[in-house]
Amino acid sequence: MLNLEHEAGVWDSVLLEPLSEDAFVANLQHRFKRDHIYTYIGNVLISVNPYKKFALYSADLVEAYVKRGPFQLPPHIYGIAGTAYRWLNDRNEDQCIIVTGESGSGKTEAARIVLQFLVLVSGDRNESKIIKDRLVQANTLLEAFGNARTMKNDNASRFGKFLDIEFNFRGDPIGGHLTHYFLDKARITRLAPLDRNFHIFYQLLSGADIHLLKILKLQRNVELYAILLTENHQPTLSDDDDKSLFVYTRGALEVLGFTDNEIIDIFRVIAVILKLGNLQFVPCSNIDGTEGCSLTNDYELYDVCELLGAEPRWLQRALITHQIEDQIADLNAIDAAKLRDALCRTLYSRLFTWLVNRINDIIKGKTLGKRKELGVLDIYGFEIFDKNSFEQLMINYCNEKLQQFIVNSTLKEEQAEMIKEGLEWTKIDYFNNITICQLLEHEKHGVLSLLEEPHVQCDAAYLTRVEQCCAGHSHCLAADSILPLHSFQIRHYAGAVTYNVRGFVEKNRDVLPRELSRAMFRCDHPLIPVLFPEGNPKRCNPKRPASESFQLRVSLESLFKELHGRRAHHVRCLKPNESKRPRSFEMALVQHQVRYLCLLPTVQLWRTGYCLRLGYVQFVSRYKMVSGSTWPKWRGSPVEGASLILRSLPIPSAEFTFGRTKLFVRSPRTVFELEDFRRARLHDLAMLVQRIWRGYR
Ligand code: AOV
Ligand code: MG
Repeated sequence: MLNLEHEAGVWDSVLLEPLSEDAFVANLQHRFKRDHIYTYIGNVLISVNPYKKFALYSADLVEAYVKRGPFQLPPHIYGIAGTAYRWLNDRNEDQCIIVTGESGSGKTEAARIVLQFLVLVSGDRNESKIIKDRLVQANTLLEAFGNARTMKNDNASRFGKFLDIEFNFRGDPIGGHLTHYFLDKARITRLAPLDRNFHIFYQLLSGADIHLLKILKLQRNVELYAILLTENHQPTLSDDDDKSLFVYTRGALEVLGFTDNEIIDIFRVIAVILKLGNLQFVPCSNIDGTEGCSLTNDYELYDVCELLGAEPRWLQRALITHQIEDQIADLNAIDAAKLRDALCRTLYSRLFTWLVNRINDIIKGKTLGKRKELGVLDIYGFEIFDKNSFEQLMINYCNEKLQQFIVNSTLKEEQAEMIKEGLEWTKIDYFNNITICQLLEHEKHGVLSLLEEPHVQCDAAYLTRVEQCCAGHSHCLAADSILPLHSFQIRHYAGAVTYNVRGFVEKNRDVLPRELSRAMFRCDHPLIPVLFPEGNPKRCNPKRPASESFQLRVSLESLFKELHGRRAHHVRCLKPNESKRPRSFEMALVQHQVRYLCLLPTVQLWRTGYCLRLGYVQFVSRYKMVSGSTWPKWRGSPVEGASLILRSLPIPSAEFTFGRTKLFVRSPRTVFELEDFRRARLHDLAMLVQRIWRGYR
């Protein structure tokens, strides 16, 4: 039976006795009901979204966690952030905090709390204060432009982000770098019922004063803009706080150093997208009998052109005709509307990338010299909607890769090391999602690779290839009568998702016709030509840009390579219910997440495993000062040195195991005790040196 005598349940699931999935989830529930949303599995933090605010975060608590070390206090995200920060400084190693969990489970909040923690604990010397302000404001700004309400989450991240903060030798932030991954720009022109477009549109319409609205040629009513209507033509509503959030967004732009003119230019692009989305085309017949189209609301086009600094004739021509080799042909009304939508999406995503690049210039460290980095990874969570498209495939692919990284760097590599080091070991079973990653990425026949095939020019051809190449795979269902038309299904690690292939090929290729890029490049607007460099007629033979899925694959590859070289700290977020309600904990829903996140194998690993392993040489060089006899110089073998150090400490010998090349430490508490001994000894030595120094003077 689960022992929950203690009011707060069990802090660290490793100590659950006996251990079972039911007991694990029951403990989380017990703690959740008492407002203890955090629980450890060794040094992994589980966080259950409370969907309510309470006094869990404060400067006093930050101080307590910094002073006392994480495992002497109840589980908390401050404990994880504090450990990462301490190890960054004490061990001089780059760190990363990886936050995972499904959509709406609390990743972005967790990442925000980590950032607040780092701001509070680190110093304000020299440029650090400015850098910290900018990092916080960058977060606010990107949330306005990159987050939106979905069925799953009112503030869903629609892009993945890795924020790397650089610290100097004192532990003060001196710079940062942001990497972003695949923006869900499809929502610019297509909104599922109950979804909203990116927050910035609503913030601008409710928060801009009359003067700004006039400059932007906008009116406050959300219903006036086609891109703010859902696909069943319902208006999406402004939230009460859109207006106040606009103040923060604008403030963030100012703190980041954007000039007033630049701010207006950014909002002009937003206004252009709103108005461009309103352009309506109707079919018409040309003299030669071919079908063309004409614009019904020229006045919107004139506004767009005024905002863009474009010549209406050029833009109109670029929107309703296309060039095939040297021939110009008219587009029909449907294709013209598609082109209009593609332009809206491209404008937005390029504005977003431009903002990220500008932010990177602004937060870039200016100080030369050695620096250490602490990165926080917060991507979009796994998504299953009623209708899933290319965007969900990209998002779920990211999650699949992240899960693979976690499985590899925790469960798989840990077990391999136990065997290599000759330790006694009980094998732990878990689901390794490598097979799903291979299904997606296989060089020739992967679901993503097939999108790149030259003869795959339309969605039907793509689906045929998926059916030919992947239908036999145990995690793929294709060409099956139980599937809806035009779709295939992937059994992801977190659940089966049916994808409708409509729009896949175009979304992946994501290129605008040259005439449209040229029209954009010719605009008399400070930003627009910069966003469309390929429209420059002087650029010879511009290379075809890499497809969306290819870009994502490349950027994830480099992300995981980077993360591999770092000490990783994990926060695994759980969603307690689907309806965003406080105090509601649905056992089955949590159990499902616990299962696919491989949390139980993680507990098992910790129960039999070790939280720290260090080569003997490193161990002796780090901890020799805690033992009088190995200090200042140790001349014997490193293994003997390590055993001498350990004998001099009041730590039970069961806490340590000697492997072939490394020493293994069982519990995190012991690691922190070791660190405390070391710190105390260094402090004593510093005092001694000071006394001697004073004596000399
Ligand atoms: P996500 O990042 O994991 O989803 P968020 O961090 O946006 O999820 O959390 C969703 C909502 O849950 C927030 O807007 C808060 O209202 C609430 N919430 C989350 N964590 C906490 C907390 N620690 N305390 C109080 N409320 C919280 V997604 O971005 O959709 O994958 O793509
Ligand atoms: Mg998020």
